[in-house]
Amino acid sequence: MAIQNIFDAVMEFKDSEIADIVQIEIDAGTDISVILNDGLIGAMDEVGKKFADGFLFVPEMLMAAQTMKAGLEVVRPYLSETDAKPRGTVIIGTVKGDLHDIGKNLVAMMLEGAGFKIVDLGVDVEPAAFFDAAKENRAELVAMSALLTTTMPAMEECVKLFKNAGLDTKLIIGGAPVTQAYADKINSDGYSADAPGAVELTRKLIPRA
Ligand code: B1M
Repeated sequence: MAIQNIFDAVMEFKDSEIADIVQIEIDAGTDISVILNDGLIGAMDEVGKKFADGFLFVPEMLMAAQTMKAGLEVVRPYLSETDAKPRGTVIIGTVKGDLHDIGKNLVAMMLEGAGFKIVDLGVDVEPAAFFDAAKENRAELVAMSALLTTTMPAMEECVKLFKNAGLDTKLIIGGAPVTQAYADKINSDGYSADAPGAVELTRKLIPRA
């Protein structure tokens, strides 16, 4: 029932109340993955459906996103592994032309929690910016997020840039419209459908020294 409160808070854009509502649920001992999947992410999926059906518009999507972000901040400390040691550097960002950052932020938080150093380039990131940041930070892996079908080609541009330069930096992709088939097509090193999967993939691609 209390998970429903989190879901409703996002749907009703209660950005100043969501932190308390999420904290109450954490204190009640509810699993963090349930809070994320059934509460926060579930509500954003519903917002997306209502937008697609013409019942909600961009300003409402933005307010829901703001509420979701405030809820995520409460969850952040609980995503950390207590015994995590630095395991490598990951450059992360949402690709050129795309302003969606909630999924990307969640992936970044979980990777950070798993002990990776994160360099977050934010949203609307040009392929060259991923490339420069990877070289500058000697990153082992670049993680790209896209939420729009129209921005997915920027992932391919980025993969080509790295492969043509002969860099062995691993490149992984994700985001709602992205698929394993697309990852294979553009020759990226991996794809994950969700944030926990992105952590698992990164662990595989950057094994502990
Ligand atoms: Co936009 N939007 N939006 N939006 N928005 C979607 C994506 C959409 C599906 C809505 C819909 O029509 N049903 C649709 C895209 C259609 C398409 O191309 N397939 C859409 C559209 C059309 C648009 C605009 C074009 C609307 C307009 O202006 N007419 C516009 C584009 C702006 C731009 O980017 N240039 C736009 C704008 C916005 C807002 C700014 C208002 C806002 C974003 C605010 C923000 O992010 N700060 C927004 C929102 C909130 C959404 C929805 C409702 C929610 C997205 C979200 O945060 N979900 C979304 C509908 C939906 O997805 N159901 C929608 C929660 C988040 C946790 O999930 O990001 O998918 P997600 O992340 C998941 C996985 O995908 C994965 O892990 C996460 C879960 O663990 N993942 C990765 C993500 N990145 C990963 C990277 C990885 C691995 C996994 O490895 C590297």
